[in-house]
Amino acid sequence: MNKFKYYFVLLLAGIAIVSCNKKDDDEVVVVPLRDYTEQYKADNDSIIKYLNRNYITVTNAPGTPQDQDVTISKITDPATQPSIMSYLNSETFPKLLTRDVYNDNITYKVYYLVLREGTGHSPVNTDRVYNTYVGNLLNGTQFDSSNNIPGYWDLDGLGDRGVFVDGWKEIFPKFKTGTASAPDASGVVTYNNFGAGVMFLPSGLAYYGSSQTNIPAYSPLVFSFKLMDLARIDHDRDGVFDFNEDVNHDGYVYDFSNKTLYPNPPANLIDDTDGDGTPDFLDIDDDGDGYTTLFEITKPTGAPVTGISKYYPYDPIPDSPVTPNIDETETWGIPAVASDGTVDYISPGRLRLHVDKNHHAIK
Ligand SMILES: [Ca+2]
Ligand SMILES: [Ca+2]
Ligand SMILES: [Ca+2]
Ligand SMILES: [Ca+2]
Repeated sequence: MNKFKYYFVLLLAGIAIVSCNKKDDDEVVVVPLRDYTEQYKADNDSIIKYLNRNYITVTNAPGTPQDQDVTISKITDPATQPSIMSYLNSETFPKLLTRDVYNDNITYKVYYLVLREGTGHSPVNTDRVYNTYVGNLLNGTQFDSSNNIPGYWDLDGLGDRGVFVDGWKEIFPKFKTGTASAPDASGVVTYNNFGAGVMFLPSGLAYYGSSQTNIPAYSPLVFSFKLMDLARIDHDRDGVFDFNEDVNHDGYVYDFSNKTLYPNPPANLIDDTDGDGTPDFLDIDDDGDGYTTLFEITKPTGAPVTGISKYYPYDPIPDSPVTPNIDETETWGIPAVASDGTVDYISPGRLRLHVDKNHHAIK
């Protein structure tokens, strides 16, 4: 994670200060981190070679934990073992695709293989995911595995379950969850139709110059994974989940407010309604009108609203049997207000009151 790198830099600075106080004969040698552009070029070359020299074997066993397991092996018979690279932009699955990722002030092109997209919902890059994974080095060494037991991970990189590998938050949003059975007598849930894939990460989107257990510094990493489920997160606790604060609907919300880490963020990645430098998902007053979003989505007394909750739903949906304590049938969503004062609660794609420019809260 960038946060992690930042701490790492602080750590290096600490070492440098300590070393100044030591005698010359046992001075600690501080190795500066490699140049990101140079390292990415080397990593990308290695990844392309890997994609050309290896093939996949996928287990198709719906309803079992092994479903969509993928084995990656060196090609020994090109006639029967199509390279991973041969799936590049394929019309059918598996598909090898790429995504441009702005990080370390360079743009990485990240390769990822879609075995199956999934049929449910996609996380945004700050949500919590529930997934399995297997991690390999490019030489085939497996450094970690969840052994097909799903676990929760926070893509925002925060907390005990925060993901330190930046690539995860960039690639998981390209996949969807599947379906889950009700727990059986022993509490086991069976997942079907979940998204499954493999991401091929340059070291800059993994641990970069920091070595980890079984991972040398500057290692590109290969993760195969299955996305079972997700949980939505509301980072600014304004009553609107992050995925509903993704104003440009690209599936990602970014905080580029740290100008040292992000000197030149691409403008098309920024979801910041009032343009104050704080993205909507972290801004408690998205439209900068002096009224907090939480106030703006609070149902006013006496308004023509229905339902039991204090706040408007973002988008009204049919009542879901899996959330008996939440009444999703409330037909009045967060309103938009036209210049003539007309209030619109239901049109798809309307600008909600709290993100509308030039409108204040209904009082
Ligand atoms: Ca929010
Ligand atoms: Ca976005
Ligand atoms: Ca803002
Ligand atoms: Ca506001």
